[in-house]
Amino acid sequence: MGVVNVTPDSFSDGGRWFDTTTAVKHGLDLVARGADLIDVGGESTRPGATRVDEAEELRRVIPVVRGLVSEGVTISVDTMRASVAERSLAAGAALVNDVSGGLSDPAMIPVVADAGAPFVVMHWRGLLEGGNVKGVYADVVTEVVDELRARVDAVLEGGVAADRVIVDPGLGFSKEAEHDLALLARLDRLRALGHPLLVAASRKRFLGHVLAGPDGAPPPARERDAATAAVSVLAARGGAWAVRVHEVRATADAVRVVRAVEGARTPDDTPPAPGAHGAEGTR
Ligand code: PMM
Repeated sequence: MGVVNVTPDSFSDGGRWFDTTTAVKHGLDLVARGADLIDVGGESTRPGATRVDEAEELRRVIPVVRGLVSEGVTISVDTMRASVAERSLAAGAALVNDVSGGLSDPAMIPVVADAGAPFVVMHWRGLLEGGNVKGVYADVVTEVVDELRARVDAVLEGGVAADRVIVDPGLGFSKEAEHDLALLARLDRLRALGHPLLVAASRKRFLGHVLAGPDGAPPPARERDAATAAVSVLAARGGAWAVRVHEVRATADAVRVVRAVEGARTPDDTPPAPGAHGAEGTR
Protein backbone atom coordinates (compact mmCIF):
# COMPACT_ATOMS: atom_id res chain seq x y z
CA MET A 1 0.00 0.00 0.00
CA GLY A 2 1.60 3.25 -1.17
CA VAL A 3 0.80 6.48 0.65
CA VAL A 4 -0.40 9.69 -0.99
CA ASN A 5 -0.90 12.36 1.65
CA VAL A 6 -2.77 15.29 0.10
CA THR A 7 -1.85 17.50 3.02
CA PRO A 8 0.37 20.49 3.69
CA ASP A 9 1.54 19.09 7.03
CA SER A 10 1.94 15.30 7.13
CA PHE A 11 4.72 13.96 9.25
CA SER A 12 7.07 12.67 6.58
CA ASP A 13 5.90 14.05 3.25
CA GLY A 14 3.64 16.98 4.12
CA GLY A 15 3.19 19.48 1.32
CA ARG A 16 4.84 17.42 -1.40
CA TRP A 17 1.71 16.08 -3.09
CA PHE A 18 -0.69 18.84 -2.14
CA ASP A 19 -2.31 19.62 -5.49
CA THR A 20 -4.48 17.14 -7.35
CA THR A 21 -2.29 16.72 -10.43
CA THR A 22 0.88 16.13 -8.41
CA ALA A 23 -0.91 13.77 -6.05
CA VAL A 24 -2.36 11.67 -8.90
CA LYS A 25 1.00 11.54 -10.62
CA HIS A 26 2.67 10.47 -7.38
CA GLY A 27 0.09 7.71 -6.91
CA LEU A 28 0.77 6.44 -10.42
CA ASP A 29 4.52 6.53 -9.74
CA LEU A 30 4.02 4.43 -6.62
CA VAL A 31 2.02 1.89 -8.64
CA ALA A 32 4.80 1.78 -11.22
CA ARG A 33 7.22 1.03 -8.39
CA GLY A 34 5.17 -1.92 -7.19
CA ALA A 35 2.23 -0.72 -5.06
CA ASP A 36 -0.92 -2.83 -5.28
CA LEU A 37 -3.11 -0.14 -3.80
CA ILE A 38 -2.82 3.53 -2.93
CA ASP A 39 -3.92 5.06 0.37
CA VAL A 40 -5.17 8.60 -0.19
CA GLY A 41 -5.50 10.87 2.85
CA GLY A 42 -6.41 14.53 3.23
CA GLU A 43 -5.84 15.01 6.93
CA SER A 44 -2.58 14.67 8.83
CA THR A 45 -2.73 12.51 11.94
CA ARG A 46 0.62 13.61 13.28
CA PRO A 47 0.69 14.64 16.95
CA GLY A 48 -0.55 18.18 17.40
CA ALA A 49 -1.98 18.50 13.87
CA THR A 50 -5.12 20.59 13.73
CA ARG A 51 -8.12 18.92 12.16
CA VAL A 52 -9.16 20.09 8.73
CA ASP A 53 -12.81 20.81 8.15
CA GLU A 54 -14.96 18.46 6.18
CA ALA A 55 -15.26 20.62 3.08
CA GLU A 56 -11.48 21.00 2.85
CA GLU A 57 -10.87 17.29 3.36
CA LEU A 58 -13.37 16.49 0.58
CA ARG A 59 -11.76 19.09 -1.66
CA ARG A 60 -8.35 17.47 -1.19
CA VAL A 61 -9.31 13.82 -1.38
CA ILE A 62 -12.14 13.31 -3.88
CA PRO A 63 -10.41 14.59 -7.05
CA VAL A 64 -7.35 12.47 -6.27
CA VAL A 65 -9.49 9.37 -5.68
CA ARG A 66 -11.32 10.05 -8.95
CA GLY A 67 -8.12 10.66 -10.88
CA LEU A 68 -6.46 7.46 -9.68
CA VAL A 69 -9.59 5.32 -10.04
CA SER A 70 -9.91 6.52 -13.64
CA GLU A 71 -6.40 5.16 -14.20
CA GLY A 72 -7.44 1.77 -12.84
CA VAL A 73 -5.71 2.12 -9.46
CA THR A 74 -7.18 0.39 -6.38
CA ILE A 75 -7.77 3.06 -3.75
CA SER A 76 -7.97 3.05 -0.02
CA VAL A 77 -9.19 6.26 1.61
CA ASP A 78 -7.48 7.29 4.85
CA THR A 79 -10.12 9.24 6.75
CA MET A 80 -11.87 9.50 10.11
CA ARG A 81 -14.96 11.08 8.51
CA ALA A 82 -17.91 9.03 7.31
CA SER A 83 -18.81 11.64 4.69
CA VAL A 84 -15.34 11.46 3.16
CA ALA A 85 -15.45 7.66 3.21
CA GLU A 86 -18.89 7.64 1.61
CA ARG A 87 -17.99 10.10 -1.15
CA SER A 88 -14.72 8.29 -1.82
CA LEU A 89 -16.48 4.93 -2.12
CA ALA A 90 -18.97 6.54 -4.50
CA ALA A 91 -16.00 7.83 -6.51
CA GLY A 92 -14.65 4.29 -6.80
CA ALA A 93 -12.45 3.77 -3.71
CA ALA A 94 -12.27 0.09 -2.73
CA LEU A 95 -11.40 0.26 0.94
CA VAL A 96 -11.73 2.53 3.98
CA ASN A 97 -8.77 3.10 6.30
CA ASP A 98 -9.87 4.82 9.53
CA VAL A 99 -7.09 5.39 12.06
CA SER A 100 -9.77 5.75 14.74
CA GLY A 101 -11.28 2.35 13.93
CA GLY A 102 -14.73 3.93 13.69
CA LEU A 103 -14.45 5.79 17.01
CA SER A 104 -14.12 9.30 15.67
CA ASP A 105 -17.34 9.49 13.66
CA PRO A 106 -20.38 7.44 14.72
CA ALA A 107 -21.62 7.40 11.12
CA MET A 108 -18.49 5.64 9.86
CA ILE A 109 -19.40 2.03 10.66
CA PRO A 110 -22.89 2.22 9.08
CA VAL A 111 -21.41 3.80 5.94
CA VAL A 112 -18.80 1.07 5.60
CA ALA A 113 -21.33 -1.67 6.44
CA ASP A 114 -23.80 -0.39 3.83
CA ALA A 115 -21.13 -0.22 1.17
CA GLY A 116 -19.78 -3.69 2.01
CA ALA A 117 -16.30 -2.22 1.79
CA PRO A 118 -13.19 -3.63 3.48
CA PHE A 119 -12.39 -1.61 6.62
CA VAL A 120 -9.03 -1.09 8.30
CA VAL A 121 -9.52 -0.99 12.06
CA MET A 122 -6.48 0.56 13.70
CA HIS A 123 -5.59 0.53 17.39
CA TRP A 124 -6.32 4.08 18.58
CA ARG A 125 -6.57 5.74 21.95
CA GLY A 126 -7.75 9.10 20.73
CA LEU A 127 -6.33 12.21 19.12
CA LEU A 128 -2.74 12.92 20.01
CA GLU A 129 -3.26 16.41 21.36
CA GLY A 130 -1.15 17.54 24.30
CA GLY A 131 1.58 14.91 24.21
CA ASN A 132 1.51 11.18 24.50
CA VAL A 133 -0.51 10.95 27.71
CA LYS A 134 -2.45 7.92 26.56
CA GLY A 135 0.62 5.87 25.68
CA VAL A 136 1.03 4.13 29.02
CA TYR A 137 0.98 0.33 29.03
CA ALA A 138 1.81 -2.43 31.50
CA ASP A 139 1.84 -5.03 28.71
CA VAL A 140 1.56 -3.28 25.37
CA VAL A 141 1.01 -6.37 23.22
CA THR A 142 -1.80 -7.78 25.38
CA GLU A 143 -3.48 -4.39 25.75
CA VAL A 144 -3.32 -3.55 22.05
CA VAL A 145 -4.61 -7.00 21.08
CA ASP A 146 -7.46 -6.78 23.62
CA GLU A 147 -8.42 -3.23 22.63
CA LEU A 148 -8.30 -4.11 18.94
CA ARG A 149 -10.48 -7.17 19.55
CA ALA A 150 -13.05 -4.94 21.29
CA ARG A 151 -13.04 -2.54 18.33
CA VAL A 152 -13.41 -5.41 15.87
CA ASP A 153 -16.39 -6.69 17.88
CA ALA A 154 -17.99 -3.24 17.76
CA VAL A 155 -17.42 -3.02 14.02
CA LEU A 156 -18.96 -6.45 13.48
CA GLU A 157 -21.92 -5.53 15.66
CA GLY A 158 -22.33 -2.45 13.49
CA GLY A 159 -22.88 -4.68 10.48
CA VAL A 160 -19.47 -4.89 8.81
CA ALA A 161 -18.90 -8.46 7.61
CA ALA A 162 -16.11 -10.36 9.38
CA ASP A 163 -14.30 -11.04 6.12
CA ARG A 164 -14.12 -7.29 5.43
CA VAL A 165 -12.18 -6.37 8.57
CA ILE A 166 -8.43 -5.68 8.48
CA VAL A 167 -6.56 -4.97 11.72
CA ASP A 168 -3.61 -2.63 12.33
CA PRO A 169 -1.62 -2.11 15.56
CA GLY A 170 -1.38 1.65 14.95
CA LEU A 171 2.38 2.00 15.33
CA GLY A 172 3.31 5.39 16.78
CA PHE A 173 -0.25 6.24 17.85
CA SER A 174 -0.13 6.70 21.64
CA LYS A 175 2.98 4.54 21.59
CA GLU A 176 6.65 5.06 22.34
CA ALA A 177 9.43 3.39 20.35
CA GLU A 178 9.65 0.51 22.82
CA HIS A 179 5.92 -0.17 22.34
CA ASP A 180 6.18 -0.18 18.55
CA LEU A 181 9.12 -2.59 18.68
CA ALA A 182 7.33 -4.90 21.11
CA LEU A 183 4.33 -5.03 18.78
CA LEU A 184 6.49 -5.80 15.75
CA ALA A 185 8.15 -8.56 17.76
CA ARG A 186 4.75 -10.21 18.30
CA LEU A 187 2.94 -9.93 14.99
CA ASP A 188 1.81 -13.51 15.64
CA ARG A 189 -0.39 -12.23 18.49
CA LEU A 190 -1.99 -9.68 16.17
CA ARG A 191 -2.46 -12.31 13.47
CA ALA A 192 -4.23 -14.47 16.04
CA LEU A 193 -7.10 -11.96 15.96
CA GLY A 194 -8.04 -13.83 12.80
CA HIS A 195 -8.13 -10.90 10.37
CA PRO A 196 -5.72 -9.71 7.68
CA LEU A 197 -3.01 -7.56 9.27
CA LEU A 198 -1.81 -4.18 8.02
CA VAL A 199 1.54 -2.88 9.30
CA ALA A 200 2.24 0.84 8.89
CA ALA A 201 5.75 1.57 10.13
CA SER A 202 6.93 3.74 7.26
CA ARG A 203 9.41 6.44 8.35
CA LYS A 204 7.91 6.54 11.82
CA ARG A 205 9.54 8.01 14.88
CA PHE A 206 10.51 4.65 16.39
CA LEU A 207 12.70 3.98 13.33
CA GLY A 208 14.39 7.34 13.88
CA HIS A 209 14.96 6.26 17.45
CA VAL A 210 16.55 2.94 16.37
CA LEU A 211 18.75 4.71 13.79
CA ALA A 212 19.80 7.64 16.00
CA GLY A 213 23.49 8.51 15.92
CA PRO A 214 25.78 8.72 18.96
CA ASP A 215 24.44 12.21 19.67
CA GLY A 216 20.92 10.76 19.87
CA ALA A 217 19.75 12.70 16.79
CA PRO A 218 17.39 10.66 14.58
CA PRO A 219 17.84 10.82 10.79
CA PRO A 220 15.16 12.84 8.99
CA ALA A 221 12.00 10.95 8.02
CA ARG A 222 12.97 10.68 4.37
CA GLU A 223 16.16 8.86 5.29
CA ARG A 224 14.29 6.03 6.97
CA ASP A 225 13.26 4.04 3.88
CA ALA A 226 15.84 1.27 4.22
CA ALA A 227 14.72 0.84 7.83
CA THR A 228 11.12 0.79 6.61
CA ALA A 229 11.98 -1.97 4.12
CA ALA A 230 13.47 -4.01 6.98
CA VAL A 231 10.12 -3.79 8.77
CA SER A 232 8.39 -4.81 5.53
CA VAL A 233 10.50 -7.98 5.48
CA LEU A 234 9.55 -8.73 9.08
CA ALA A 235 5.90 -8.06 8.26
CA ALA A 236 6.02 -10.33 5.21
CA ARG A 237 7.66 -13.10 7.25
CA GLY A 238 5.11 -12.52 9.99
CA GLY A 239 2.19 -13.08 7.64
CA ALA A 240 0.99 -9.49 7.25
CA TRP A 241 -1.56 -8.81 4.54
CA ALA A 242 -0.04 -5.46 3.58
CA VAL A 243 2.41 -2.77 4.61
CA ARG A 244 1.66 0.92 4.22
CA VAL A 245 4.74 2.76 2.94
CA HIS A 246 5.76 6.11 1.47
CA GLU A 247 8.59 4.75 -0.71
CA VAL A 248 7.34 1.62 -2.43
CA ARG A 249 10.30 0.35 -4.44
CA ALA A 250 12.52 -0.78 -1.56
CA THR A 251 9.62 -2.53 0.14
CA ALA A 252 8.33 -4.20 -3.04
CA ASP A 253 11.83 -5.51 -3.80
CA ALA A 254 12.36 -6.68 -0.23
CA VAL A 255 9.05 -8.53 -0.17
CA ARG A 256 9.80 -10.17 -3.52
CA VAL A 257 13.07 -11.46 -2.13
CA VAL A 258 11.29 -12.87 0.93
CA ARG A 259 8.81 -14.62 -1.35
CA ALA A 260 11.56 -16.02 -3.59
CA VAL A 261 13.50 -17.42 -0.64
CA GLU A 262 10.38 -18.92 0.88
CA GLY A 263 9.52 -20.44 -2.50
CA ALA A 264 12.94 -22.07 -2.63
CA ARG A 265 12.27 -24.10 0.52
CA THR A 266 11.67 -27.78 -0.07
CA PRO A 267 9.15 -29.63 2.09
CA ASP A 268 11.89 -31.49 4.00
CA ASP A 269 13.87 -28.31 4.66
CA THR A 270 13.58 -28.12 8.40
CA PRO A 271 15.46 -25.24 9.90
CA PRO A 272 18.23 -26.34 12.30
CA ALA A 273 17.31 -26.41 15.95
CA PRO A 274 18.52 -23.39 17.89
CA GLY A 275 22.19 -23.77 18.72
CA ALA A 276 22.52 -26.91 16.58
CA HIS A 277 25.84 -25.92 15.07
CA GLY A 278 27.24 -24.51 18.29
CA ALA A 279 28.89 -27.73 19.47
CA GLU A 280 30.77 -28.43 16.25
CA GLY A 281 32.80 -25.36 16.44
CA THR A 282 32.56 -21.66 16.45
CA ARG A 283 34.23 -19.91 13.60
N1 PMM B 1 -0.36 6.06 10.11
C1 PMM B 1 -0.50 7.26 9.54
C2 PMM B 1 -1.58 7.52 8.68
N2 PMM B 1 -2.48 6.57 8.38
N3 PMM B 1 -3.26 4.37 8.63
C3 PMM B 1 -3.13 3.16 9.19
N4 PMM B 1 -4.02 2.21 8.90
N5 PMM B 1 -2.13 2.87 10.05
C4 PMM B 1 -1.19 3.79 10.41
O1 PMM B 1 -0.32 3.47 11.24
C5 PMM B 1 -1.28 5.09 9.83
C6 PMM B 1 -2.35 5.34 8.94
C7 PMM B 1 0.50 8.32 9.82
O2 PMM B 1 1.55 8.26 8.89
P1 PMM B 1 1.95 9.39 7.81
O3 PMM B 1 1.28 10.68 8.22
O4 PMM B 1 3.43 9.44 7.93
O5 PMM B 1 1.52 8.92 6.47
